[in-house]
Amino acid sequence: MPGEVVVRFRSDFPECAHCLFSEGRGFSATTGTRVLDQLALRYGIRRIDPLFGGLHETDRHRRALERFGGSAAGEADLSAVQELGQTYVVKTAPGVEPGVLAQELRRDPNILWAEPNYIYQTAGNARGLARLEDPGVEDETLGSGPPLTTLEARNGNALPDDPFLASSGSWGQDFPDLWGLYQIEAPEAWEHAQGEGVVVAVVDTGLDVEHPDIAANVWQNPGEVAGNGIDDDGNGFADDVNGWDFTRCSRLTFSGCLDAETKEPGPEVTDRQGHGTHVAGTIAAVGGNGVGIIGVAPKASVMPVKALSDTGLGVTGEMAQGIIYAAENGARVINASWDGPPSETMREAVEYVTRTFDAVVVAAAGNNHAPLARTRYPAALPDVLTVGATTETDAVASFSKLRRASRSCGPGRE
Ligand SMILES: [Ca+2]
Ligand SMILES: [Ca+2]
Ligand SMILES: [Ca+2]
Repeated sequence: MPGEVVVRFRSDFPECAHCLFSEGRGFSATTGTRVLDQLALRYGIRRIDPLFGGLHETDRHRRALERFGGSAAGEADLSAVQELGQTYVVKTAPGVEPGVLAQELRRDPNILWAEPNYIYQTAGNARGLARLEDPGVEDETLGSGPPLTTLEARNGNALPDDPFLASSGSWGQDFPDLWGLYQIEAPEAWEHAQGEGVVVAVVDTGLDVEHPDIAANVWQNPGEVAGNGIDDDGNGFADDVNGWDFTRCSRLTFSGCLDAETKEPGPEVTDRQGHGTHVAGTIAAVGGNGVGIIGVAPKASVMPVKALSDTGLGVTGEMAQGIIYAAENGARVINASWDGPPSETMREAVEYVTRTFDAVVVAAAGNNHAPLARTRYPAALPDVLTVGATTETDAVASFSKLRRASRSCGPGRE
């Protein structure tokens, strides 16, 4: 995000940095150097805001850890909670190059790291852009190989009555519409489990929560009362009955927000872009309701966490907030069908939820053709389950950057 840098102070930094700044007390008495005060003047630093609630909100994180943390939560987890309070977003005067300021901030020994508040994008965006630029881009592996598996469940049991599970060719293709489900033998797996009791967070562009094929599977926050303006369950978010919208810009581009005014985060998670709803349906569309499609886990709950704007682009800091919200409110699986440049903010959020909450972060391996794809986050992070895409003939789809780090492949073509 232009004009924004994310800064992580050392764990033992004794003061709340945004308090020092907003109260005009200056940093030098605490840091022992004048670096930060000089930079604040030179780069016109306007605000310093805690990214995850600051030191005074660590109780909130601690309560979440008690409720949803790994069974062996210990000292290391408590210190991870404490460290969340040391991450801040620094907002500068217009025209300041975030990379330059980040480099300067790292001169202060109290700062562990500093980086631009990077912009991430939905996994489909780059491919879509490539297609726009070159309509000839095709998946070279298509159109050959054996026909797909039969439409009948192999054990002879009846299939759910969702119409797209039985249809073929709806988009002009010569194979079943939901071929991917047959390819991974989902009908056989449904005999054993359908995702009952599992909360899957979809950190994305939001969700059409009233869509008839997802509504029954949308996560409900059991302790929250809608629309009373009160944070009834004390998780730090008022009226978050279905999830939370962390975005501060409705129409984000790589050069900034198109809107004149930024918006406030809030409980309304409506998807105006479509990507999040598409992903949520693939994961947990309601099965056996005679409507539409069926998800891979048709009885899982989907927690919509909106952290990407209506353009499919999102800001790293807000996406990190979304990942942490998901784990702290009970999501065991966190879906990340998006990517961006390597980021300490992203790394810390993913490490926090995977190590402290035992959550599984599932990331797209990256669908773009750029050589940089192998270093994209969160896919390249060690604790992440990275999923590449295959075609209906089990070949690796050309749009998916399958790498050594990929540990899984799932059917994926449009
Ligand atoms: Ca709440
Ligand atoms: Ca409420
Ligand atoms: Ca359905």
